[in-house]
Formats: sequence, C-alpha cells, structure tokens
Amino acid sequence: MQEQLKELNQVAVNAIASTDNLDELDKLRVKYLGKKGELSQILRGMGKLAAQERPAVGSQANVVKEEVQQNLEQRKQALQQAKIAAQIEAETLDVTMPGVNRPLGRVHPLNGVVDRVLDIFVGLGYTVATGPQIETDYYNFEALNTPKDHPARDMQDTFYLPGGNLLRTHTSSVQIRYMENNEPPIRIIAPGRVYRRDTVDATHSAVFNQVEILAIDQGLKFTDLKGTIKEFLQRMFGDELPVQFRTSYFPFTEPSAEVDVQWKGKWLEVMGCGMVDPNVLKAVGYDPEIYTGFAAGFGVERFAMVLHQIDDIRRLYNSDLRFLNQF
Ligand code: 2U9
Repeated sequence: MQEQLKELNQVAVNAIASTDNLDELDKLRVKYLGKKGELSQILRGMGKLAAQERPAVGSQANVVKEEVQQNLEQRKQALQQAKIAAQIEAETLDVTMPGVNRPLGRVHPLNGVVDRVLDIFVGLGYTVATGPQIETDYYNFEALNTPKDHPARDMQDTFYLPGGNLLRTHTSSVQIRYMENNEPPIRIIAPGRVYRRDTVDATHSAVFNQVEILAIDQGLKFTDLKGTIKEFLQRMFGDELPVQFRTSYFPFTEPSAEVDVQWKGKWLEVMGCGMVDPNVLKAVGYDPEIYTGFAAGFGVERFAMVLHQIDDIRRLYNSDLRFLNQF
C-alpha cells in the first residue's frame, strides 16, 4: 500500500507538471484527490491492514495528499500568470506601426455659404421654409405677377414636364405657398435648388442654388429692406463693406433694386430685392392696404465664387477633390 501511495504521488506530480491548461489541471485534481479519486480508492483498502500498520500509512497518505495539493496550486498559479502574460503580449499596441489614413470629409463650399446665410437670418428672426422643385405654372409665375405673355418669362425660361408642370425657376414659389397657409407678420428664408434653360458657361448653370428672404408686416418700408440687406452683406463680407442699391425691375417687386458690393476694388452685383408687388399680396389674399413687405434673392454659387475667388461655376459641381480639398 505504501508502494501504491508512492507511485500515485509520482504519477500525479508528473501529470501536473506536464499539463499546460487550467481545465486539464482541474480534471487532474478530481482524478487524484476527488471523492472518487485515486487516493480515496487506495485508502479504502486501509481496512484490510493490520492495526499497527495503519498510522504509518495514514500519515503517508496525508503527506502525499499535501504534496499533490501543493503541486496543483503552484501549477495553477504558474498557468494563470502565463495566461495573463500571453494576453498582455497579444494586446500590446505597437506605436511605431504606420497609421491607417482615414480622410476626413468636410462641408462643400456651397453648403458652407448656405449655412452662414441661414445662421445670419435665423439670428434676425427668420424661419427656414422649403418646398417642391416641381411646380405648377401658378406658383412659379402667375401668383408672382408674371402672367403667360409677360416678357420676364423669357429670362426665366425653364424645363417643362408633360402635363404643364415645370421645374421651379426661383424659390419664390415656396414663399407663395407659405403665405397661403400663414398670416402676417411673416419672416421667412427659402434656400433651394432652381432651374433655368441656360447655356452653361463659366458663370451660368441650368441648375443652381438660390436663397430668398421675405418679410411681410404692417408698416414695412424700403428703409427696412435696405437696413436688412446691408446688415446681412456686412456680416457676410465684412463690417466696412460699401453697399449700393441701383434701381431695377422684377415683376414681383415694386420698386425693385439690384445690390452691389465693393469687393477687391470693383463694384460687384450680388443680389436683387424690392418691396413686394401689391398684386402678389392680393394673390395670396392679403390686403395690400394693410400689409407691405420686402423680398430679396441671390444665387448661392455667385456668393461662393466671390467669397472664395472661384473662376468657374462648374468647379462647384465636378466633385474634384483637388478643388474641394482647398476649403
Ligand atoms: C415673393 C415676392 C417677391 C424675390 C426676389 C430677386 C429680387 C432677385 C435673383 C438674384 C440672382 C435671382 O438667383 S438669381 O438669378 N433674384 O433679384 N428675388 S426680389 O422676390 C420675391 C420673392 C417672393 C412672394
């Protein structure tokens, strides 16, 4: 029996030393020291021993048990430490490796201009309004004092769809729709894409972007329009910017004006404006004896070209990264 115990001790210690896996190690613990394990099985044979032999075998069994236990514990700790060390090794970040280049997107120069414009007008109390790009003749022309035989239709000739609808030539139709559904006082700003039948060149495009503002209230005068436009342009281009108004004509405003700014030594036309024509107010059911209003409009591309010194409008549509990366 003492031989058996010695043998068990030897085999167990060897098995423990040669395992490199924690689950395996636990199985060894059960195999040798568990209730139905090999040590218990040997000790079950103690009954057959002579009484004087038992104490020596009993104490040897304890020594074996302790030694196997100690070996198990030591191996467990060693394997746990090795596991942590391997994990640390695997997760180590090599800061000398070359990085992964993820190019950052940025705001397109056209959207950048629209964002700045909207910020300024929202700050002045205006609400952003949008509407459809496919319009009826009524919302695009008739309601804006531009009947079928009006010469201004030539300038704004557009793309007609089967059935008589058209692609809007300005965002003014958004303002008509808004006025039909709201009562004054009104302060709105309408940004959006518009269409004209135009020959494309460095300064013209058949598809471009506009922003229009509209204010309707009691007692609004041309000086209110001038003050608003001047404030806006100086916030866009700079505090000391010289601004001038030249008389002009639009079917939907009376009187009308074109606005120039002095930019890099030259007068540049940047927008149009005027007092809303009484016929437009009547078309949406407002009484022109009670309400007056002003409106203004400009092309976003033209603003972007002036602000960023862009020489050709088509650069804004080509999605050429060599151009876009400069903004
Ligand atoms: C309503 C009534 C009047 C909007 C206006 C202009 C003058 C103007 C052009 C600038 C360059 C269009 O992009 S462009 O080609 N626009 O000069 N727009 S007044 O007048 C309105 C708008 C809505 C109900």
